[in-house]
Amino acid sequence: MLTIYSHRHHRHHGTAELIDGTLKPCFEMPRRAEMILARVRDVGLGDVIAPRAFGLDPVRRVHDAGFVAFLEHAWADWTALGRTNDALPLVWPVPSVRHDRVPDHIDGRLGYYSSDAGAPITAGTWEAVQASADVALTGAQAVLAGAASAFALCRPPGHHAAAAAMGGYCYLNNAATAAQYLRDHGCARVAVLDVDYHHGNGTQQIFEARPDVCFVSIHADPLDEYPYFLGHADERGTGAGLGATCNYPLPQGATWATYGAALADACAVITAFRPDAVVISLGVDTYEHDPISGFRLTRDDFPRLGAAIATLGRPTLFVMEGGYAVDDIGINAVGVLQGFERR
Ligand code: SS9
Ligand code: ZN
Repeated sequence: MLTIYSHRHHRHHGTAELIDGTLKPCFEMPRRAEMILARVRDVGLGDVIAPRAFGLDPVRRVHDAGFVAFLEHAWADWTALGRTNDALPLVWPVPSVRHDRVPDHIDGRLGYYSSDAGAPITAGTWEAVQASADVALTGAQAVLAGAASAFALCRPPGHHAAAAAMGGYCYLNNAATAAQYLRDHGCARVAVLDVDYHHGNGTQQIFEARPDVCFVSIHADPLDEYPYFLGHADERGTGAGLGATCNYPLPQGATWATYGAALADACAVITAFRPDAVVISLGVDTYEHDPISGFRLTRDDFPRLGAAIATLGRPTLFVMEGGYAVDDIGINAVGVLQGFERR
């Protein structure tokens, strides 16, 4: 399997995140992608190539133009005030206030264009974010050119990013950008299967009204896990997209017995959708030793996950999302890809 990787992810390196009421070093760190790349090379998964530059047009197919411009200029706007720490939001437009005026001040803009304080902007964030989108798009292009599968080793991740909001370590939605690119270049129907421990709220919001892109997610029940406000089983899509969104919220502590059953059901839903291509939002924070998560998948379960995805029998783009047990992230992420290929 071809891997697409950009060293430019190193340019994004947040200092601290607010968790449990205190500031801790960011769980989402450059070593995550380094460990995955090392494992790709160790097992000889296949060639590793750099992305090509697609520019922002394919990104704006799923993201608001004002939001993209905000991301591009946020660091300059922040440092213009003499600030040198990571840029983080502090105030948000809750439902009862106005959303029709975009603030000028960077503090207002940070809140306007975010869902939480989990996505710090640093000097190199925009460069890394753009490269991450290019990695996903290059993977989509490989699949369009006939590859049975490709691995977009994206960092930072993307599935919590909505059309006009960053959040949860995510800035641009790489999986959604790739899915839309597939739609725009010959695939009439695309399925996104999100197996990250956290619900892919950004991806769901981007596609929920669409009948041509189905979104299926298996994740921790939002009643007691981030992102809290989306991912319930009764969310099935809106308008013309009704029926093309499908959620499997699972209880804390879920093992393969529970997970595998939900996955088999999810695969049946995707098969019934008859997609021309499948995009996998590949998070491995379902791992038993993940430091911020509560499922209990083992190292041996990840190849099983890949084998189940292979039964779909469709051209498949894997897009890297979460996974914070950094020492084992390479074994687990590449384990999925090996399980997919071995089947
Ligand atoms: C954990 C706080 C979670 C955001 C997690 C984003 C995961 C992206 N108690 N903070 S895959
Ligand atoms: Zn996650």
